[in-house]
Amino acid sequence: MQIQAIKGSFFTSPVYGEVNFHDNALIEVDRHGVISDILFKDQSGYQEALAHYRHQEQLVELSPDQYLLPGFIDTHIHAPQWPQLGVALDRPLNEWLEQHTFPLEAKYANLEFAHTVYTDLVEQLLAHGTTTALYFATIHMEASLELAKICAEKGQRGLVGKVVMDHPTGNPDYYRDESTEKAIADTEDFIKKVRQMAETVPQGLYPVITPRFAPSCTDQALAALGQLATKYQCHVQSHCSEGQWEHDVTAERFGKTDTQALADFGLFGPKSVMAHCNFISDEDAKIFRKHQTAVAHCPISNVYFANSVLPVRHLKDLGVEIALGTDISAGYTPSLYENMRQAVMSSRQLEEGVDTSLPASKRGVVHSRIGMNEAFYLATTGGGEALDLAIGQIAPGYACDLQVVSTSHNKDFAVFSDEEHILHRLLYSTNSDNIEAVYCQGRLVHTKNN
Ligand code: XAN
Repeated sequence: MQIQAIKGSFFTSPVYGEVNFHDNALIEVDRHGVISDILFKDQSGYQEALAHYRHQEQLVELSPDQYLLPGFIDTHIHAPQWPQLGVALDRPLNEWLEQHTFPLEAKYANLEFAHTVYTDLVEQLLAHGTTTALYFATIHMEASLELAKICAEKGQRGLVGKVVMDHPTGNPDYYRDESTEKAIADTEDFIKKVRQMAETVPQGLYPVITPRFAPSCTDQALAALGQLATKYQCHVQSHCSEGQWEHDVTAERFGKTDTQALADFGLFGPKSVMAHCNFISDEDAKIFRKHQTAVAHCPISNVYFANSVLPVRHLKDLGVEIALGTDISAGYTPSLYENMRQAVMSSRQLEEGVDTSLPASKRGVVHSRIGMNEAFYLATTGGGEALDLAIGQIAPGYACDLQVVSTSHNKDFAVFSDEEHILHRLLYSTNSDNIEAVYCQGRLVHTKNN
């Protein structure tokens, strides 16, 4: 069942760093689940419209201690890694991949296992307010299709990638594509199958071309995937300059940065999202901007495996699109709230510096401090821009993706009259227990007690 109108106070961030608040607005939704109009409290026609929807029994009304936020957009998450949250995060990335992650991902040859894990993950993401997710699945066709099917059924907007790992020495023998030719052919087949499945999915379902990262793919595969991206005008995702190790490996192999290499293979475009990018240069940033390719910033994961902090503000100043990702399971939580907090904290430490052996004046070197307004933008509008979809804002023309957040657990909430303080309190204190309902494309996809 799709809602037609919802009345409540909401926050939205159409511009980086700015947040708009509207008190008890009436949001009208068309039959496709898109916001058709928003009537503000003092506007003419507001009372009449309210009376109309109430009379028709078609109005969802929030209580005074509830607020609406846009549904969040997770632009980097490895669905198969859900069962190992928090495991071996003290190991280096390549060791974590080889000893823990690849053996786990190999298990998705078993469709039943995939079904159980993916069902739980999609439900959990919805419970945390995430209405859209850009997923890495595994190399397995059936299990990747199963993830797409579960997103479709649960009402989440899924962008799903069947992963390509064809390099004969860059991957373990037990977990890699049978051959380069098959990996390419399977990707094309996957695109067609997901597009067919998507025809009946109101919230949208999208195939994503997914070379895992340069070290796990041959040049032949990377070039062919770039051609498929152009042929099908498809989303693309990969990892890029995550840590020093990956950065060095690709520099040695290609004689250029992985930004330059991936762009030269045709994998950069307006629907491409590259995870991490902590080590990109200003020259690389220009390539991102030129292609309107986005960075998926994964601040929690970066603490563990990147050993670095993304200079968010510096890259924004250079015109790079940035969104937010949980990077499960290099990130230990499905919550973009927690990632927003970490994004703010990491940016402060990068800017102000933490090396107390240096004089204070010499500590901070990078212009990178962001606040909660900016982090909120990254989790919402930034995600919509990264994916080139009309999502992430509460505004006419955008998909009606909403989360209803309760403040009833915070008895002191009433002391705030400043709207920005209310938002920040909300973003710092909300967990899934406080998310009472979630709507995607105007449909109820989660309630707290279901
Ligand atoms: N590079 C990666 N980085 C990460 O954080 N998680 C992964 O699964 C992965 N694969 C390549």
